[in-house]
Amino acid sequence: SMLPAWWKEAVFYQIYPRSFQDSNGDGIGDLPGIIDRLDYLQELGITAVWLSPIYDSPNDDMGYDIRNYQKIMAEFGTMADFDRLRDGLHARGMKLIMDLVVNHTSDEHPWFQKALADPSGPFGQYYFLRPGQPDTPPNNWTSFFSGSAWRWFPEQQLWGLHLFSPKQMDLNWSYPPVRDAVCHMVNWWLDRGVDGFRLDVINYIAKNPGLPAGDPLIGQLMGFTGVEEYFYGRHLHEYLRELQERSFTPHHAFSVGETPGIGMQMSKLLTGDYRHELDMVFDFDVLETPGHVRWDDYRYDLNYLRDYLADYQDHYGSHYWQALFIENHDNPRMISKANPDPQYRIAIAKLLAVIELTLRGTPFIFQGQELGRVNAQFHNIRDFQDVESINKYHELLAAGQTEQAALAVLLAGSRDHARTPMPWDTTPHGGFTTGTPWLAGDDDYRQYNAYSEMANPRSVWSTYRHLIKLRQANPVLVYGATDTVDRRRNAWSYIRRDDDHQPIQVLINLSARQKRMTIPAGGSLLYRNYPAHDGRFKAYEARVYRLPE
Ligand code: ISL
Ligand code: CA
Repeated sequence: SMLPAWWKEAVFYQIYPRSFQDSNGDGIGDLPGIIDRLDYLQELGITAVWLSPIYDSPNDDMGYDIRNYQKIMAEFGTMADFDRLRDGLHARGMKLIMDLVVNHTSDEHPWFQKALADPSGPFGQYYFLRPGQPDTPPNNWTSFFSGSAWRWFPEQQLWGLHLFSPKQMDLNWSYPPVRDAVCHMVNWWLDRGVDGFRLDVINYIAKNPGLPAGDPLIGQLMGFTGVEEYFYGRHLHEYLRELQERSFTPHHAFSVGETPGIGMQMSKLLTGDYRHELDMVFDFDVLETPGHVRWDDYRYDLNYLRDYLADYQDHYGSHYWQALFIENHDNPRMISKANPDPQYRIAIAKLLAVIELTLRGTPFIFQGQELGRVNAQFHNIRDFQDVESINKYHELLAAGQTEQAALAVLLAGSRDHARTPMPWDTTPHGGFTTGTPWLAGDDDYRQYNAYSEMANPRSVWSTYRHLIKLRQANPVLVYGATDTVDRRRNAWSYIRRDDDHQPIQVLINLSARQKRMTIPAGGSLLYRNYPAHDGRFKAYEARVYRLPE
């Protein structure tokens, strides 16, 4: 609803801890490193932090394969470090949300170990373990990380379901003790003072009873078979309400769901303020121009970004609240997708900042986005660390592609583009580590890094800071209505308005070609991404004006 809430006014910042700041030279970012950078976040204007997983994990999927939910990953630090981080954030008035990965656990989690050791015992039903023959998996579902979604355990003569890597075993949410265990764990973290969660692939938790075969036609279209049997499963709403009632509501905790494939209508069903399920969801339709998948080497059309966002501004309605994002740790950098020509890099970076920080909804900024990061220069399969990329590469080779062609696919879509070390300054490895980074970056940090950009009033960083402050000083940018006033090809202009404040108008040229735009009469300029000039809008030019009452 239009009722105020801290999470509606927040500006979130996603930290991928492994790549944020290393404090001890082992090449891996850690919690003390994050603590050292809290002033940086505060300076930028951030009011809430989402931490990608920091739990004990064998790191088959970089922490999204959890071995112990109540222990900190040794490379990242200790529970005492965590408490200091929480206190450091709260002392600065910032909220902390954690990543909640409960669609699956690591195969090294004690629950799974116990399930394997005694399949008919108390943990046997925690997962999807099925008897069978080693050459015939229980159904045709495929994994998001290549191959069948079923792993054969020869010793037990059992199949186990994994939608992601074979070391990420899916939990069986239809078994009540699983839901008890999850609520218990969530309450433990909430009692420890965290303010909420980002819920990993939370729309996948409810597999349709009986695990029906996927439609091969849908599988062909999507590239994955079986998705329609669990991406919006029969009992999904029930499970979310239970989590809300037993954990989130009693703790006044915030929740944002990661919900691939959901779209606007199902987003409403998951987040309506009258439904008591989630507060917000990430709708991934924003990430690719229709007809494309992440691995395609193509130009993302910013006219699509406009259409997608304008649709939400117009039709999401007052009982729902949008999570605004354009990047995260699972996707290449948006600037590179929109136009990789370096002459437009800064203008596009600032244009994206204008869009994300002046629309209705809650912005989530991914680390490095505020510096205008672009895709990394990888040269060799050995430069990649991500299990998804490495599997994809081998899948392509097995299908007969050349090494060069397979590498090109990775360069277009690899998640590692988002996971290179955060560039802090001009020292080696951008000051991320004094050692060797776990994932090599390139030389980009020499020009684009936090230290240099903070000192430059015309940098991308300074744009983010300015626009964040502008949003925080102008409630109309948070709660106001959005009226689209220009939607010609390559143009976008909208006015944010409410009853109590002067309206604010945004004008954007979505293309590299000059564009004639109509400047509002009597408007006072609040921001522009080019130095002052008369005439048509330059490539990717964006401006913000305050309008007379
Ligand atoms: O569904 C997909 C493809 O259509 C995937 O992109 C999927 O949405 C995505 O990989 C889910 O991401 C989350 O869960 C994964 C983890 O690897 C990601 O890092 C995480 O963000 C498994 O936990
Ligand atoms: Ca470290």
